[in-house]
Amino acid sequence: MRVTKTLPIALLSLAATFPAFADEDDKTALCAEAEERYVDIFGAPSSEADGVVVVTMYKYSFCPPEITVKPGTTVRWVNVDKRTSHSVLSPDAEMPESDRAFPEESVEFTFLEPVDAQTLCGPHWETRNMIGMVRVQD
Ligand SMILES: [Cu+2]
Repeated sequence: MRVTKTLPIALLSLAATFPAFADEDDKTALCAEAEERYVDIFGAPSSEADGVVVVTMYKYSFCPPEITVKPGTTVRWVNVDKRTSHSVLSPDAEMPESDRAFPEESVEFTFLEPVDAQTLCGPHWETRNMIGMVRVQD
């Protein structure tokens, strides 16, 4: 009990102490690695996916961490991890939690209305800060 209560607070204060470490540079390298995994699995870059915008899920991160899309866009979250399963939900966009996506599987959601929607991985958003952002703008 004590451990589960105090760990997120400890992580938060670490991120506050080292704000530069916590995100940008780490995510750029991590997301480049995620894209390599994607190409290995699917044989083409994620930008070439037909009719959808791809966000990869890799090492407890969404890649890219933030995207901006038009209303009506379908986002496909693809798990490029080797072992971990993930899900996606977004209370901001009234998107219920998806089924688990196991490695090489994906889930999709179509954003119809403009919204700034945080996207959460059900099993990992609290413990691993696995949180992304989809901005839907006209
Ligand atoms: Cu996850």
